[in-house]
Amino acid sequence: MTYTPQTVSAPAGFDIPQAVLSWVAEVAELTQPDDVYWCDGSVEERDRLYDQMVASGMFIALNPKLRPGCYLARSAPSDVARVEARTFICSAKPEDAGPTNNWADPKEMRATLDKVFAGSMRGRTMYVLPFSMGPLGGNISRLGIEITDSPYVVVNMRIMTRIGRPALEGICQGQDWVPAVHSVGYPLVDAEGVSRPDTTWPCNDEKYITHFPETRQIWSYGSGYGGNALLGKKCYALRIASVLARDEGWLAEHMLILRITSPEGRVFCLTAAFPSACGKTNLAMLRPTIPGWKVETVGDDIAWMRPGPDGRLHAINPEAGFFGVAPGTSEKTNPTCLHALDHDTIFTNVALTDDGDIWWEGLTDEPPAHLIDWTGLDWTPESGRPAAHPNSRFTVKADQAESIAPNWEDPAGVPVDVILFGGRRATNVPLISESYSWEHGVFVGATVSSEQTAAAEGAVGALRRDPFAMLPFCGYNMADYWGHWLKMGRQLGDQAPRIFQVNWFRKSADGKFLWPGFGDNSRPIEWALRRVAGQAEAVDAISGRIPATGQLNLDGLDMTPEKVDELFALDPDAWAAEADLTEEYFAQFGDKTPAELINQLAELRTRIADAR
Ligand code: TSX
Ligand code: MN
Repeated sequence: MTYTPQTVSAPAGFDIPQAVLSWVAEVAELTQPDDVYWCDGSVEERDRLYDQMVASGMFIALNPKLRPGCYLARSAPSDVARVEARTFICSAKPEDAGPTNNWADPKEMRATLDKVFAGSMRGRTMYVLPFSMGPLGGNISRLGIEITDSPYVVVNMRIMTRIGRPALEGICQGQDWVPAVHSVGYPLVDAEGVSRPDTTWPCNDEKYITHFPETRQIWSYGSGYGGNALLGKKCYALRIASVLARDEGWLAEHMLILRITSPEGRVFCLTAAFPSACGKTNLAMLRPTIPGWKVETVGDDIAWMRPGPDGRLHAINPEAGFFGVAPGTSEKTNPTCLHALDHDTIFTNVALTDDGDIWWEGLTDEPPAHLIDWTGLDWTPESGRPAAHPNSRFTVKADQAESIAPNWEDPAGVPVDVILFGGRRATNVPLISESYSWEHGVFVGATVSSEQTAAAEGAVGALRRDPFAMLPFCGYNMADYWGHWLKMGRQLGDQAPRIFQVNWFRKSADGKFLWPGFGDNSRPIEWALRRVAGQAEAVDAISGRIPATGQLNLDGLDMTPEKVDELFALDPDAWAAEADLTEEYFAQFGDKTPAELINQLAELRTRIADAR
């Protein structure tokens, strides 16, 4: 098959730029699909793909009485998560990827990709998928085109982004767009013309998730799962967008976005960065336990933030859906999310019940007596293995959450009052503390860590750093990224959001969680917002400013004053040890570590000395 810009079956009625047609033709020439299909994003197209995927066995239609419009996909056991070891930043210079990324020479990677993509779509349809990250309009949203040979990617991208005609119109009007190419790497016909049957989850053992920051391209090969394949999400909205943001003076962050209304009716906006396994989606759908406060969801994973005409930082959610971890989601932990999954949801790698519904660990206290597990095998509570994969997912449109904010699609974004940085810390880090300055806040974000909970992650109790929760998602040198945050602070001046550090996971000496978490997290958040409003008192402490006695709303909680003291205890010796670890950690970035952060470490040590 020979493809040219004239023979890639571009849809009629669009004045598609030559650059787009040439690129589509080039990719088709390289990958040799049977046909090229341009997605319009319609419901008819979606339903056609759903029917096709049910027929091919890639999707199982769930019981329409119990889960209308819902489907289950089971991945290959080798393709269940993002593959960080196979994720590359292909910048011209290795130091522009930095010590926390895998770097590959762009020319060498280009040659490798030419090899693996050659003929990789033989026997398949190549889908051309125009999409917008963020609501169309405004100056924060961005366009892209993903080429993929996976219908699973098309229907998931349809939920997670805004695909189809409006995005293509923007591209025809000359707006910038990011090209993103994806192949599962499982051609159905080989170079000799010999066919083989498809599988229900085609993929390849060899995987490449590659980013070219200078030319703003994404090429992904070998995986059909999540962030490896839905290229608008981590690849574009974080890795490539972080580079665009650096060059253009904005921020692309791994943050949830909340709209919060006080009992007096004042509206606030908060963004928050957490490493994995801290319950970000739960916080994004928080039900406050304190009376009069309303919390609404703008986003659960990514925030794009840009200074607006008012000089304040405005945030949009570049996504249109939630691609969340299923296990642990329940009526107790996140009822809002659970209800969103009642209909029109794609489930991947969860367990199937005998009546055609879904189940995962943590959904109910008692597991069903019989299930089909995520690998397709019979399962009973005695099986001794999880029924759902621990990284099993739901894909659901954001507006199916009853907590969705009325203005969540405002292309101008919401002005940010507060930024939270959180980690999972059993020790040292108090429930909440306020940064002394923007620079101190950047220091807090840069040094965020979680304590290891499983031996598989390294020494239990050891600190794993996840700066700004961006460790696997920053498209350039992490130390330069800190420098960019410092620069943004200088630009925003006294209009900058206030930065707080939180920790929902502190434990007492006997190993019990000190803080009830979940809806009660509205209490420290209330204190943060009252600080912004000038209505709450703080006292200076080692980690930052912590609530003055009586200033944290604990009404209706049966917490002893001793427990509250434990929750905010700051041990100078433990903090001194942590400051030494931070010095070592900064050393790996060499002289790229911004002087402001070295200075913040010195100020922290002064506060520790003063507390002794
Ligand atoms: O998501 C969580 N959040 C944020 C909620 C808005 N989780 C779930 C674990 C992360 C995936 C939490 N787990 C939180 C939390 O604030 N806190 C905890 C720890 C904890 C767990 C159980 C209890 C208290 C604290 N209490 C009882 O089970 C009774
Ligand atoms: Mn995430």
